[in-house]
Amino acid sequence: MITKPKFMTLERFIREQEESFPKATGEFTAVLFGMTLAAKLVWREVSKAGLVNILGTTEQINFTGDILKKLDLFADETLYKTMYYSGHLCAMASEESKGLIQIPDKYIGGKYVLIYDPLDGSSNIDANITIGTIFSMFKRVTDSGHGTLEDCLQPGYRQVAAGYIIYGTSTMFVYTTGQGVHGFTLDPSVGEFLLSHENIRIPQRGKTYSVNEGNFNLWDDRIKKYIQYLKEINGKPDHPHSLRYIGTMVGDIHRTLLYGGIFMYPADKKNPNGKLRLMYECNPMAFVVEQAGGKASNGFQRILDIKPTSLHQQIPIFIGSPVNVTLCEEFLSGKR
Ligand code: P6P
Repeated sequence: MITKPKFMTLERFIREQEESFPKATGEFTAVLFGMTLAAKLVWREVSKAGLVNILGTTEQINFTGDILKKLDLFADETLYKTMYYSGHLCAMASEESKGLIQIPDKYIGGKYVLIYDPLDGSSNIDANITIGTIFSMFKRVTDSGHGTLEDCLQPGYRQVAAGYIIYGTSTMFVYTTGQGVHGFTLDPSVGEFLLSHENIRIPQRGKTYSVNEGNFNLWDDRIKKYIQYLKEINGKPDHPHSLRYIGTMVGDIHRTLLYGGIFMYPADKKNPNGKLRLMYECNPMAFVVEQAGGKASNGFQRILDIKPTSLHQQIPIFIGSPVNVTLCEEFLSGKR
């Protein structure tokens, strides 16, 4: 009898998942393999950022007006260089680029679209606080040739894969292809991501809420009422709730995925449509959290049902344990 190896590498796990799809051509697997390589290349720079001249900012401002950090640029270039020549992509879109990223004609023809935030939370880089990479994959809807916006602007429920790499106390690759959520921890001594969190399930409820309370006076009254409720000492077992917020969506949601609770970035007077981006951040994280048994909404609608209108569309996001998100929605709808 063949027994499972003491450890399961990410590549082996992906290949075993592929075996359950008899018609699989290996293209999807190849794109995921590319992401694992990109993750290791970014990890290698992130893990020694303090030792080499890669901290700090470049002289560039990205098109959203953010100062481009050196690691932002490195991560963006690394994902592009690792992924474009796979031959399995028809289009790529990066949170750091305004429009679609051109894939050289020679490498065009794939049936997949890859959308990514190369380095989420980059304002935390120089303080050595957790940062991450987020990715989302769709199957193209156009027939052939270079992918178009139509191939990218699909509702989140059509994603074929999504996940994130979290560069924290350890580096983890967490992803879903619709068959649950699985986490792999990088063993630097062998340079392999090893299965450490198989079939992650989010707790049904949690006592942690995660939001930038500095925006309190910019919020709608209903959000204010909800946050005040979380702080009440009312004899209920999970009151008062605890606030945890590191300012990196990947880190705040990874903690929420494992411990339960809710992460939110509501709309406010500064960001009337919300700050976080539907395609690069909210859709992939919503796919992961839903696959772990959680819930993700814009306060009124399931995020994965939202029909995108533009690549950099921003939305409010409330994501985490189903009990917590449902309660939040009740406040937002005025039921509470
Ligand atoms: P604020 C990081 O810049 C980011 O895009 C997310 O990772 C994070 O959740 C959010 O913005 C933090 O925004 O306004 O609280 O600094």
